[in-house]
Amino acid sequence: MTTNTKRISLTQFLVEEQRLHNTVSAELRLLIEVVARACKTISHAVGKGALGEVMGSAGSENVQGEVQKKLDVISNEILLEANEWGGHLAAMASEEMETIHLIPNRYPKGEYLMLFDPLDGSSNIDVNVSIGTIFSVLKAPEGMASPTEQDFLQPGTHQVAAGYAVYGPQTVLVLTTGNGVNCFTLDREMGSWVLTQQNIQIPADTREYAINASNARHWYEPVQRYIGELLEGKAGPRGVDFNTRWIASMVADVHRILNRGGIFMYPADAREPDKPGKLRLMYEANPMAFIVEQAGGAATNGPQRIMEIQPTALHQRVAVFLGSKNEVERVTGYHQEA
Ligand code: AHM
Ligand code: MG
Repeated sequence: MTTNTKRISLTQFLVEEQRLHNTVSAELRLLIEVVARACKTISHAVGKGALGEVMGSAGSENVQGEVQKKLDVISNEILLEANEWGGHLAAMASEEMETIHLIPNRYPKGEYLMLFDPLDGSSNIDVNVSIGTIFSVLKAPEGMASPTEQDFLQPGTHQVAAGYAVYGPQTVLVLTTGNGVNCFTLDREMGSWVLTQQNIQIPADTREYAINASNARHWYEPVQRYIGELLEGKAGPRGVDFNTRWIASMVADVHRILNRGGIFMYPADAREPDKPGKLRLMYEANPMAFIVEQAGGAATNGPQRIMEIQPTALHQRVAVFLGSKNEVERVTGYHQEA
C-alpha cells in the first residue's frame, strides 16, 4: 500500500482506470462520480450537525421497522435526486425504501442498477461518531424494459463496482471496480476527492476483532468456540492476546480493518432462529465483501462466501464475518465443521 500519492483527483483516477481496464466503462465512471458528488453533499449535511437542524428522529420508520433519523431520510433523498437525472441508472434500491425506485420518465435511463445504505451507523448519528454511505452497482439485465425487484437479486459476484464513504474526522471514499481498492480523501477547501491510498491490502493475520459482545449468550456454538479462543489470549491456541474494537458503524469498523487488519463479525444468533443476522446482504454485506476481497481479505456468512449467495429478497439479512483472511478462514472452518 502506498500513501501520500501525488495529487490525483477521483476524475483523473477513473479516467486512467477506464483506459487500463475494460471493466470500467465511461458510463460507470460517470455514475461513480455522481455518487461521489452525492456523498460530498451528505458529508456537508452531517458536518453541520445541530446547526443544520438535521439531528434527531424523522418521526417515521423504514421498511424494517427501524426509527428513521432525519439524516437517514436526507441522505436517502440526496442519493436519489443526484442519481435520478444522471442518466446512468435504470433503477435504484435503498435500505430506507420498501421497494425499488425507478428513474422517472423525464430522465434518460442507463444500463446500471444501484443499491445503497444511505447512512450506515444510524445509532451514532446523534453522538458525533463516524457514520457512512455504502453502495453497490450491478448491471441491469439486457433488453429489460422496466426493472423489477427480481432484476436486483443478483449475487455479489456480479457487482461491477462498490464503495463506501466515511463521514468521520476526515471524509473518505473507498472504491473498487474489481481492480483493487483505492481511497480518496475529501479536500474540503477545494471540494474535490484526492487519491490518498492506492491498492489497499488487508494483512492476513490480526490481533484485533470486532463483535457486539453483549449478544454473547445468544451466539451459536461455532462463534462461541471462536471468540472463546480469542479470549484465552496467550494461553489459547494462537498464543497471542487479542484486542476488541466495536464502533457500531460497519463502515467505520470495515475502514479500520482495511487500514490495519482485523475481523468484523455480526453473526446470526439464537434469539431469532429464522433471522440470519442483522446486516443486509444487498446494501451492506455484498458491497463490503467485494471491497474486502479486492483488498486480499475474505468475507463469509459462516459457512459460505457472501458474494456467492443467491439473494431471494431485496431486504434479506445475512450473518457477516469479514476481514483478515486467516481469521475469517478459521471461523468459517468452525461453521463448516458444526
Ligand atoms: P444501520 O444500517 O441501521 O445503521 O444498522 C447497521 C449497523 C452497522 O453499521 C453496525 O455494524 C451495526 O448496525 C451495529 O449494531 P449494534 O447496535 O447491534 O451494535
Ligand atoms: Mg447500515
